[in-house]
Amino acid sequence: MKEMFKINQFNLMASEMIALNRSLPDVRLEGCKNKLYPDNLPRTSVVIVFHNEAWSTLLRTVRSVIDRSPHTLLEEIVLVDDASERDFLKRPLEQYVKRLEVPVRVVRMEQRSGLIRARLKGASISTGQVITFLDAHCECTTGWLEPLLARIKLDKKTVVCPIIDVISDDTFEYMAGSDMTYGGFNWKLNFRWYPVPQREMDRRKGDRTLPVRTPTMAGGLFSIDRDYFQEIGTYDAGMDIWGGENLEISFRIWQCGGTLEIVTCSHVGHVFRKATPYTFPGGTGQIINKNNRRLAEVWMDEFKNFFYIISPGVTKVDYGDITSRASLRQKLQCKPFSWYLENVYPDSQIPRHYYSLGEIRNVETNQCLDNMARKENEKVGIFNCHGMGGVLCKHKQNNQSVSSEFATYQERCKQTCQHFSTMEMTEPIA
Ligand code: LR7
Ligand code: MN
Repeated sequence: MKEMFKINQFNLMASEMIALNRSLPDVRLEGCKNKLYPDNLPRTSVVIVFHNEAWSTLLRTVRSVIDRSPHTLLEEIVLVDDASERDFLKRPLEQYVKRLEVPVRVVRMEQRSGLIRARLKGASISTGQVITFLDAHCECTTGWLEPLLARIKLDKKTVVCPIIDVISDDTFEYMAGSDMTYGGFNWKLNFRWYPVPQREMDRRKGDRTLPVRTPTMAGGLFSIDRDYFQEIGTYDAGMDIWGGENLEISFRIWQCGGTLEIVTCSHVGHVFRKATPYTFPGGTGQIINKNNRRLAEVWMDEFKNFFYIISPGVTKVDYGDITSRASLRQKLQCKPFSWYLENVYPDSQIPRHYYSLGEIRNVETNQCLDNMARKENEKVGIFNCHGMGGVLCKHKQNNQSVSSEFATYQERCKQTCQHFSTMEMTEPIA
């Protein structure tokens, strides 16, 4: 079991002992189970990209789509092989999918391209009115598809995600995800789940079966109208391998006039891994930083500086040519990032108003406020200045009270920088 775990960074042995068409619990809210949807929903193509995926997880994804979607709504499944190096993913896969009740097409990237360009390829050869993207280790549950398509039918500018349930990487147990979390991001531009704020509960008048407007999507599981996907500029094909595309498409959707939702009546499971099993040609950091820089440069205006100042090393990474993405933003007349923060993500950790950005240094001792590699909500410390980023403070004009947790911290701030009267730590970085 331990040996096999290393191949895909999940318990492959457990996965192989579980039927490809296993039953799953119905984890939907009661109020979701008897909702009615229009008859003439748009049909979807399901696009699944993979690189060296395990047979059992890939085919369980495919089987769950076929077994739990009305076939009238399923145009086809498109599997995009991103230059995998496993023999069973070649002819055996093609042979296997031929027998399935729904058309399944297998296309191959000529060379390792990353999930972004692989998805672009899958989208371009697919034909359904809606395109639904899934990771290659998912399982769809009863009734997952109809509520997604119904939102798109209502407004093609709505991009929708299911609730992402957790399939244990250890036991493959299926655990319901929460309808009380939505997508955000931190200063390092990592996607993160956060509690759905009260304003969003209020907007839905407390009805948890109604879709949640989410600032960002996790990235792997969503449905989008084909024409709208084109209109808003699909993906940034200049992004490599993995990362950044999820926030990029999220910012773009909101800033350019669309809506991004989590449809709480739709549940799809995903195997969450703690490590990536595959290579990042050119280096993991290089690639993710490049993608994030493209995202920041095109969409974040001056707020990109929060990202740069917290991770100064990032600015050394070349991000290539972004002129076509910048002109896309121009052409679509997309709103500024400040609008997004103000209207879509007011609970963001990035402050909308700030007076300065940078380190807080004691010029006498050359020591700086430092997160001391501690976790969020733990106290900061003082350490020799290293210029590698870390804690950022924003100071307020008015004398806002700070919690006792921050008292020591505030005291230190005062000692270090006399002219900062009141401060608030916006995010200690892990
Ligand atoms: O080079 C690659 N080529 C590929 O085809 C690298 C990956 N892939 C495939 C891979 O086989 C898989 O099917 O792309 C898919 C996603 O890769 P994962 O499963 O390694 O990614 P992840 O689940 O760790 O990452 C999340 O963030 C990514 C950022 O680029 C993508 O948006 C993933 O789709 C996304 N997954 C989800 O949103 C599922 C929920 C995770 C959370 C939170
Ligand atoms: Mn995944």
